Amino acid sequence: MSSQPKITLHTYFRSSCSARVRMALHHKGLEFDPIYIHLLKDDQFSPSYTALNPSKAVPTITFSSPSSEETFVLTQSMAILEYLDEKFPSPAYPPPPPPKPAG
Ligand SMILES: N[C@@H](CCC(=O)N[C@@H](CS)C(=O)NCC(=O)O)C(=O)O
Repeated sequence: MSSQPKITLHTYFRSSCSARVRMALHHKGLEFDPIYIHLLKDDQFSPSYTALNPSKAVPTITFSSPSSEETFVLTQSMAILEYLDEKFPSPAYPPPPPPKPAG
């Protein structure tokens, strides 16, 4: 049985911010359930979504551990990338952003 938390990504196909998170998840081989937030249909303004992400933007990622009822929510694609790299390091891919300033 996988120890990976259940990952849910609120995403939109034309969102470049969401795309970078999707790419990181795929590169790391992490399974996730996508929930599509249709920005042109104003899904981002729905009460249920703004309760999750008050900035009314995608992406939003949630991590749920099977052993606990807590759900960890992160917004902001760069913060999500940094968290993914620290939580699920993959030596084959250098962490984004580069670890050294010159990089
Ligand atoms: N700094 C945020 C920006 C998020 C953002 O602006 N997302 C856009 C799509 S790329 C969005 O959801 N816009 C909401 C809208 O168009 O109403 C991040 O990197 O996650």
